[in-house]
Amino acid sequence: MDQKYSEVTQAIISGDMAGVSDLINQALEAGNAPGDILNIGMIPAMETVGDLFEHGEFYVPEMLISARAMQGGLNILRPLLQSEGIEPAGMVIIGTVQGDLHDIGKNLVGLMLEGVGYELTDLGTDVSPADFVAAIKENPKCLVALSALLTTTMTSMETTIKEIESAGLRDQVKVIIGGAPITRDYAEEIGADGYAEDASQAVKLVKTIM
Ligand code: B1M
Repeated sequence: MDQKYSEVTQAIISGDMAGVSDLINQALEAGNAPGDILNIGMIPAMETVGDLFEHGEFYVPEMLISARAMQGGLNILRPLLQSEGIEPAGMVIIGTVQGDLHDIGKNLVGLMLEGVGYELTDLGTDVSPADFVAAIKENPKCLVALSALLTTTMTSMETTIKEIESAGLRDQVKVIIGGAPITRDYAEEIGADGYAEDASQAVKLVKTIM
């Protein structure tokens, strides 16, 4: 692996935000593709942080500091991963479901969708079913994308779909779900219209469904 990518990985793990920015800028100047910096250098860092947390070597504050360094890096790559001047291909309402504060994956999915021309309404994290319903009422021709990172919050996806049904909106919108604990089987079980494993799969899925 290119030394630069592993340096980016290490800087994110240690939460060195300034270092992450410098290394990403250097990698870009050296001609490395933004997508490679993201996929080879950055995403594996969060996997390692998760492992360190699981093994009791990292606690929530360290996880948070690494996540901030990751977000800082994403902010640099954001404009480069998005193409400009594309006609909106449709509207996507995205959010992390109720009880869940993880947003890096959700932001990546959103960024990739914007990059291929979808208009995005990002409701943020810890989004209640009622807030999803309210947003759908404002944008009835949208696709709804739900993200969850915790086994304890993935059940909020089912609650959200049920609330969309109760509001009489289920026939109008497609709902897709994703996030680390989510599986295709779970998506089928709760009546979602689709599941994507990662951000690029999410783009393909949205294109197919819309
Ligand atoms: Co938390 N956390 N966390 N955390 N955290 C995990 C998820 C965990 C797996 C760590 C571990 O134990 N190994 C674990 C969950 C265990 C479980 O549920 N089984 C965990 C835990 C336990 C917790 C707390 C409960 C810890 C505590 O307080 N004791 C707590 C919960 C807070 C809450 O949400 N209520 C907590 C808090 C946090 C921080 C706030 C410190 C921070 C989040 C900061 C932020 O997001 N702004 C954090 C972090 C950073 C992580 C890890 C380390 C990294 C997550 C991440 O950003 N990954 C994570 C461990 C891990 O994932 N290995 C962990 C990188 C990101 C690019 O991947 O989000 O998976 P991901 O997104 C991917 C795909 O999943 C997919 O595409 C993305 C890009 O390819 N995807 C979609 C995501 N959404 C999609 C939607 C789609 C389609 C695809 O369509 C709609």
